[in-house]
Amino acid sequence: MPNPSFIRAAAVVLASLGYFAKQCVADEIIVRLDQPVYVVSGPGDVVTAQVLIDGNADRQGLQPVSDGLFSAGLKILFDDRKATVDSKANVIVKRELDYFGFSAPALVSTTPSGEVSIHGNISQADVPLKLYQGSVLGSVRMTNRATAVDRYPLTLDFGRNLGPNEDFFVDGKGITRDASIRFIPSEVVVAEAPAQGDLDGDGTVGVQDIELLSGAVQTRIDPGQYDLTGDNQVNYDDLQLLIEGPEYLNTWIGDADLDGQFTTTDFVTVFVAGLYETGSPASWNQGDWNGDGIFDTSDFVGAFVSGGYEVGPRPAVAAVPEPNSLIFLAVGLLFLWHRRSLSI
Ligand SMILES: [Ca+2]
Ligand SMILES: [Ca+2]
Ligand SMILES: [Ca+2]
Ligand SMILES: [Ca+2]
Repeated sequence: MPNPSFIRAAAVVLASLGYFAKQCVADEIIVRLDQPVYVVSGPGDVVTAQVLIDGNADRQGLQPVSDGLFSAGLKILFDDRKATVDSKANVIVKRELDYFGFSAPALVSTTPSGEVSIHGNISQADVPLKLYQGSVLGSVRMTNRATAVDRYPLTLDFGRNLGPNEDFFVDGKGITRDASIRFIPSEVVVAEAPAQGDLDGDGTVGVQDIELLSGAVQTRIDPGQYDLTGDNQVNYDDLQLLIEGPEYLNTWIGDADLDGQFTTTDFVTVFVAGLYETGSPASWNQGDWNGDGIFDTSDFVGAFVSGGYEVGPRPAVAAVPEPNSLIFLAVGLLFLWHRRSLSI
């Protein structure tokens, strides 16, 4: 007969092991909105939030859920005095997931106010099943009601409970992944006169805004507020505009410390961070100057094209392009070579 205190101790150990196993979910799945912050200026302004799923937060960009997705069930919660989603027409479920059970469309609810829920699965009519491998679950168009200055969260959670044993996120193998889901909230910032390029609404355009934009470039889902060039795409062009534009940071690609000049200090800054060619995630001041999330030789290309190395601050107004000093050098060498060949 084992000692009862031993059994108690063993039970505690087993329970804590179970607890830690739950805590250390190896394959965490992130569910979040496309922007950490939505900046608006007052009542009537629209926030269009795409709902995203990322099957591997350790890798750059958005990764599909391993084994694909069979179903998803979530809701967005907000203060109904500060925002509204007037009708179901403002909720779009990704076409591939726009089914509920065996029929279409997905289950969408905009009641009670302050809550939008989506519950959808792939079409079960397809043989074999076409599992969802994408990153966008749907989108919600909300109207801000709050006046400046204000801020309020948009939180995410599992969808409305439809019954016992209900699973929300089920993968292509029919396994519930609910225990692996981590919801990340976003925020709406209502600013009096939001500055262009102030993507986090903190009142200044700075390195955090560059990080937000770089993060958005990597997702490849083009969040609206980050499209500074207005071409409906969020890519390097938008980052370049944020860095170089006179109405934005008005500096050079390569100005890692954002002091307005691209000098050896910036090289020291990024090389001290020690991420060159490591493949590890790097930020602007760690050498990622093209927004792909890592620091490698390609970051020097943009800096070279930007042409700001050791030339001082960028002029406030776009000057007439002058021939690059390297062109002068090339012309000079050609001249010398020509002279030498003539003198032989
Ligand atoms: Ca900012
Ligand atoms: Ca753009
Ligand atoms: Ca600098
Ligand atoms: Ca890079």
